[in-house]
Amino acid sequence: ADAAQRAELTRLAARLESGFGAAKVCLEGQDHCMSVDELGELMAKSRDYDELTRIWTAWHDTAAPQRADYARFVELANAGARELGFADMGALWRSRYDMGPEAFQAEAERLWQQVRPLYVALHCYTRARLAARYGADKVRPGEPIPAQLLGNMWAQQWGRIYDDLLKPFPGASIETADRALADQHWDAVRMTRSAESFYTSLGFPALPASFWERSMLVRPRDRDVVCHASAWSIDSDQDVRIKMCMQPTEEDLFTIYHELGHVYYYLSYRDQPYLFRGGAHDGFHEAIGDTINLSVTPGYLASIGLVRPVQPSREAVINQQMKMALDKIAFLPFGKVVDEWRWKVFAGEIRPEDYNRSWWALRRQYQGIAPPVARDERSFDAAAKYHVPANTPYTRYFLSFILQFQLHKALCDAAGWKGPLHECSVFGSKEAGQKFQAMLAAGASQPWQDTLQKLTGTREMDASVIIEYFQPLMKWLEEQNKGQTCGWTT
Ligand code: X8Z
Ligand code: ZN
Repeated sequence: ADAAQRAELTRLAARLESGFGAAKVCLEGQDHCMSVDELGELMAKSRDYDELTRIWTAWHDTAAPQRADYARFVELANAGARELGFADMGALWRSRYDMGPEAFQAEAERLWQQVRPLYVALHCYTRARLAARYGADKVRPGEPIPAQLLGNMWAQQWGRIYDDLLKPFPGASIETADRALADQHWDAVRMTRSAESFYTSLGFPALPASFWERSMLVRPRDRDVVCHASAWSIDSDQDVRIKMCMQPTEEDLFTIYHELGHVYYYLSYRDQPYLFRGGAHDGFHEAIGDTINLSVTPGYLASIGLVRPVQPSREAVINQQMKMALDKIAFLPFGKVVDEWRWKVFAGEIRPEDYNRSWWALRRQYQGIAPPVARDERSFDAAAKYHVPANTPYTRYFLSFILQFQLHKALCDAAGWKGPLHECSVFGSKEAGQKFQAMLAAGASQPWQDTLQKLTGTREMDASVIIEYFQPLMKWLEEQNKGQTCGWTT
């Protein structure tokens, strides 16, 4: 209620997010200072242990100056949450799931316990492969994996080390689309058109002309921007836009399919009363585009000329499952850990003088990773991840990564698919499209449990579909991991 505090909160929020967007790293031997997406490309491609350590450390060091602003931001955000009757900002976030905050916390924990064995098996295999590449003195058995080796700045998705380090059967089918996207000079518009055409194949409308006029699809040359991909509904009606800095990589192709999921959700629920123009819950919002991505199978990618035609074999199935798992399974503990940390920060259980120690304790516990060099309270590594300075809740992604498999299965059923779930693509299915559109059009007009039931027949988020989906890989991993001590000390 206090105008001065409100102004201060707004100033801090803007400074934190733009601080992230403007941060640059000047590395020796590079002709220009780099932003986080360029550094991410370097990390994805380098296999030099010391170089990876340097890039990782340099980026994480950029977040250190954000600490004081963030601590003050937490105080003010909590004050606002308390005025609204919540215990703190974290409790406010957890209140948006049509159940009590405590019940929701238990739900998230239940889902994590369901998928944990899958993650530990993938971690075990990955650690052994990395030890073979970098040496057992650097990647030690029974210990967390050094965080800079997984092809991603936050070790959140590991697909960028699939091709050369983790592909189970190098001689068999299943490659990434990276080579073809570069060779065929796919630009941002072509990538976006490709995503749009998937949605229209299901019966969704073409994107409005204003989308193409007003979106930012590539990095502008004349100013700093926050490049982290986002989708916007400007007027809660037809003015929908994407802000992103697209590169011709498979990762960015998947991201634009993801972002259009948000856009088609906005467009689908715009006829609802104003307060119902939202996702069934925020995990649904994140899951729409990813559900579509689960239909972007190797067969589909081959049909649009981005990979060679797949030679079907048992080896190809395991390769494909590994590629998917490095995206979908590797992500799960990260999806959980970001708000595990923030909930405790908002609740006052983690104080500013413990920000970094607690961040790494949780990262180690959930993800089984460790920083490449000793970190202390002069650093603020949580703020090196976009969603922390931008104050975007993160549990939505954890939920999405489980929910999207439930939604995918329901769409495949609607499309009349009879084979294994991991081979299903609903591209072109009007039946699947019609059910999906009906779900999107409902927006936030009913409890999410009702929305889920209409599409899938169940009222609960449940990891059994993702577990079933990865059954072939899980069996293969168990074979590979025989004789290894999986897991890590905490
Ligand atoms: O932030 C995103 C989207 C924008 S809503 C690109 N994602 C999370 C991340 O990048 O950390 C999608 C997956 C997880
Ligand atoms: Zn998203």
